[in-house]
Amino acid sequence: MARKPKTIITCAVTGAIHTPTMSDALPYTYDQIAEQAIAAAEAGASILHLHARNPQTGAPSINPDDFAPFLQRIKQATNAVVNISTGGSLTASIQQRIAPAKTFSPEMCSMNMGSLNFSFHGLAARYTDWKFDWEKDYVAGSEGNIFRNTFKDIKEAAETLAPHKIKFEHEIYDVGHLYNLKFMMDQGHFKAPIFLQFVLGILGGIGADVENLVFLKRTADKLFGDQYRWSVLAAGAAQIPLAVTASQMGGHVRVGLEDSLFISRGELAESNAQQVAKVRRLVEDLGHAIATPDEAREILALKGGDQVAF
Ligand code: KMH
Ligand code: ZN
Repeated sequence: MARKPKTIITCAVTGAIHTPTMSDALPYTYDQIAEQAIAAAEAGASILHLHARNPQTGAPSINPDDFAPFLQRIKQATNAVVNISTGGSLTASIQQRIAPAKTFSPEMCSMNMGSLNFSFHGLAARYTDWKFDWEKDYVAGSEGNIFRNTFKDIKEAAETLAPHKIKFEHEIYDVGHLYNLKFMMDQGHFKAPIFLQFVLGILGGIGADVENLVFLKRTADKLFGDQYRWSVLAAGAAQIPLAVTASQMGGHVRVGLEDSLFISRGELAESNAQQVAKVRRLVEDLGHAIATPDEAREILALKGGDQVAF
């Protein structure tokens, strides 16, 4: 019998876009982040993309001290690959943003491949009673955000993290970011096989539709040949539909409350694990098998779960 193609599910558990008012399911204490990450891994996620939050206020945090408590619990309870975000703040310097990855030397970390407007201010009008004081200004203020990822920033992050042998999840918000990555690969900053995360549907980046996904994939084929693996993250309502489309095109998928709070149109998800279970069901029904964490390690050529510093 022919082997089924393997699909890697990444779950991005909390992120830095949504705020506690938007969903009671959004984890922000150390225990909540650990518990939801572990449940997502049990539901079929082989990679956990992790941000931290201030456990009292739920505000996004890039302080390594806010990662340590849940990283240890996750490592004890699962074999999942830990991927630490380096994009958890739209105002901090690149050195501050990479501090958690530098401290904990995970198997993977994100690497944002270009500067862009990065806005979710449209969400502010949907809420009147905010749980915490910081939320409204944070969300409304994103209208003025530039997510800065200059060539110099990317080079600095790549050079600082090189000794850690971390595999990067290259976040590609638009087609030009593929050319940025090609340029930096040619300069020797990144080595094949690279892992691309196509990010569709962020205001400031490319829109979430199938034509755009095909265009991104074709451009990656042209630039990187067989030297890359890829996955899709679509923000909001397009999250699961585009993930399933990507899996049928030979890509991997990312879900999680970081990028969508919903389980279907208009219905809030109860948890990260619920989104993982849904995408897993759809991907498997369409003939693919879910990659285990060790299969994900092999597909992406990762250094191994015993090579981390947490
Ligand atoms: N939430 C994604 C759109 C990062 O963590 O470095 C972007 C992201 C970036 O995941
Ligand atoms: Zn992230």
